[in-house]
Amino acid sequence: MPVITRRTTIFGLLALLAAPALADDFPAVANSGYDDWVARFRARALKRGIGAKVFDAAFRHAGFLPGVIEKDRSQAESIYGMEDYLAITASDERVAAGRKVLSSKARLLGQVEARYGVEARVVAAIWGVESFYGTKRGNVPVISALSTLAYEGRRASFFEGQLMAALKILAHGDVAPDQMTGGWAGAMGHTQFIPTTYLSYAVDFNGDSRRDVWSDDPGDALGSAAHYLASAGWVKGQPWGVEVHVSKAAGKSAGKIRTVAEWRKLGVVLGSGEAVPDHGRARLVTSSGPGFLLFHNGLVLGAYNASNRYIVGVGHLSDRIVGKGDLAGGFPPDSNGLTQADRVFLQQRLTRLGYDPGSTDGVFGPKTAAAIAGFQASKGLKATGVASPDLLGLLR
Ligand SMILES: [Ca+2]
Repeated sequence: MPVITRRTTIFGLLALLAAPALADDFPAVANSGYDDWVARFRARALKRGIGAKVFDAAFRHAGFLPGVIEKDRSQAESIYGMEDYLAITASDERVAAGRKVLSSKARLLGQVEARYGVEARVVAAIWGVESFYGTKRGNVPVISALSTLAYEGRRASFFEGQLMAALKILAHGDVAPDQMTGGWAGAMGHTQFIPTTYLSYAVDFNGDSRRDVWSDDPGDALGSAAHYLASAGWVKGQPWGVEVHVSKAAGKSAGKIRTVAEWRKLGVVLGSGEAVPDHGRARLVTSSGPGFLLFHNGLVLGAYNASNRYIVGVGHLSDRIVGKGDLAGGFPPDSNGLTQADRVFLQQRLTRLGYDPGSTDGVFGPKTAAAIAGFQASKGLKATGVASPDLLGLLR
């Protein structure tokens, strides 16, 4: 298996789940420190073989995006737990849309599967999680975003490397500078490739001589994602993983990789209670609710994004879009005493009463808090914005 540069990636994880990153939300502002940095970076880029013409065209309309820095600083506070993460990545809406693309893009996904040996449902699930099947590709200018992060971000050298890779993509002529757009951290197109991943794995699947992961035609992007997984060692016909019930003894080995025989000996069984099928060595992932065993292909998905939640999210979505049911194991009530069903009900009821909780997937964010506070105020209660079983009772 070739060594894959891991896309380590809290930022990826969050960029995917949020609303699409829109250029309007990230206006450029004048910044002389940034301008000086670009001038110095230009010398470094030219030394590394980037042509002056390519560089100047790339930066002609580029600028400092303070909104990107804000995102970079606030991301750590908003990491979802497994339950919320799965509620978002494998929501009924995303499952339904996934079933639709499996049929509407059957030909393309079939061709991708035939060439790279990665099942259509898996490629579709990556597409679904990364950009909601191409509908949330993001239109933040990549050169501006990456140069801002390279100038002032928390991981300046990482982003300077990404910026250099982005310039190489422009030099190759696959895309024009104003069309090179993406999420706020520079993840691009249907499958949100960062520039270094693009340089290593993007392919021209539709045969028009350009590797275009940005356009409405998802062919190149989906072919590229499958090529990436195939290069990381994907084995066709093998499952990514399974939901399991984790015994106390096994829970101590969370994160470890063992044989299925060893996991069985530790008392790990399928969510349904049956014996775990043997697909080789597997990593145990635990959560506040169900556990998961990640087989070889699950670990391969980790090349795309190393987070266990990402792997389980893509895997679970890929199962659900071909008709497998929801998880067998539930999650315990949250710190406010509400289950996910309670939270969904609460958001639905608030919506019906004219409030805007932001979503009805049971995942609470600032909008749900504001909606709760509004409802509390309307009842003459203290507007804490925090849910409780009592509040739920008032809404029933
Ligand atoms: Ca192409």
